[in-house]
Amino acid sequence: MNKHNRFSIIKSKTISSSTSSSNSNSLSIDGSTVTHQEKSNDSLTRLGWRPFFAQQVAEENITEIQFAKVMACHRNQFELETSTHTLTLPITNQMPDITVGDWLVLNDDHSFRHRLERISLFSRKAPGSKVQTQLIAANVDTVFIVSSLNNDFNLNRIERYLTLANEAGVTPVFVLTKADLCDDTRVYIKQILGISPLAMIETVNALARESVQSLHTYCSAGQTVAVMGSSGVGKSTLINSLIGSQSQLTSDIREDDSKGRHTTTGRTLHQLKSGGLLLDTPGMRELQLADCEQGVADTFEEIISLARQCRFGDCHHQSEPGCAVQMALTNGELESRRLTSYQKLLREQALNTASLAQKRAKDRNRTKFHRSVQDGARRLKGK
Ligand SMILES: Nc1nc2c(ncn2[C@@H]2O[C@H](COP(=O)(O)OP(=O)(O)O)[C@@H](O)[C@H]2O)c(=O)[nH]1
Ligand SMILES: [Mg+2]
Ligand SMILES: [Zn+2]
Repeated sequence: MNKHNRFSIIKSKTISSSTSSSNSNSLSIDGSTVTHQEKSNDSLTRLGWRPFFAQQVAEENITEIQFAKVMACHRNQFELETSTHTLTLPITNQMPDITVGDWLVLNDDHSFRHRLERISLFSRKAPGSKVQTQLIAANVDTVFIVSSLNNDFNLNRIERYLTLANEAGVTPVFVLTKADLCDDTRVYIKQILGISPLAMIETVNALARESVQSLHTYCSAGQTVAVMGSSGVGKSTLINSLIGSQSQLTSDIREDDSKGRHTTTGRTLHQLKSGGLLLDTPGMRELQLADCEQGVADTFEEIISLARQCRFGDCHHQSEPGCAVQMALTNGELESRRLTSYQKLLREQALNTASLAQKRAKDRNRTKFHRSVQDGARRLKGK
């Protein structure tokens, strides 16, 4: 077996005679001791396992394989959770793209076998000048789009997150924080309903555990919730309150996060006592959209339907005669901020999609060229 495919058990959750030996070569991250817990099928369900994944392995010999959820992505390794173990899996370049929330199939010896198809996938263009898609999270059910109820509240930004959620096919919930510092939350709620009439909106004081109770509804067993929003809106505070209010009832989810070992590494799934999984997504300072045309269309439904009524099929909604979008602007049915935001996101995702496609084509050509050079060299050697 490839050395790099070896796993290390961090802690075993089963009571078995061999548990003590598994600790000898363990890569203990938090130094925590073995947690004793009954092995149960329930634990896979709690991690979000469902028929969609089971169907994909129907042909496989279940006795030879194990299923593992990617709980965290570090620079060189993944943190995995199976129904019985917590373990790490070193990242190799033979693996397909894998992100937090993914389900993996492992061999009996815990080496990587393959990755299962996803229910949903969040991705963006990698930040900076890198022409690359960056995966954010897979198999998410709900996204908390977090904004604070103050001067930072920004509809354009909210529409950006909403586009990402719509593209991924994930249910958005608008979580408005710092309600304790806000005199009139209705002003903000009205603005969100203005862009998304059926929106689910929760106003909270993220610092207070009682105040975030309503959010537990979305975090029931087997449900995965991603928390997104700009820096400073209260995502970490919210997550701490959600985890904290759980750990008051029980003490067994304490270790994972209290030592700050996740703080620099980015995306981590936190297990709540309620059975839900909560995904922290720090480092989203720059959220550039790519491959999001459908997401944009879903986010700006009313503009899409207005555009269908324009006289010309290729109307740019500028000064064309018979433009239903311009008409809606004139009679106040559509605000110009909304149209500008739509056009900006549509243009941005188109540009990024194009440059990503160009990059992929270039990479393909380079690989082809590389192969042909290698083939040529081999032929020469053979002569
Ligand atoms: N008063 C009040 N302060 C909050 C609330 N949510 C977050 N904060 C504060 O806002 C600051 C930024 O919060 P943080 O969770 O670090 O934001 P993040 O960057 O989104 O993770 C911290 O000082 C928090 O204490 C809230 O609902 N009410
Ligand atoms: Mg934070
Ligand atoms: Zn038009």
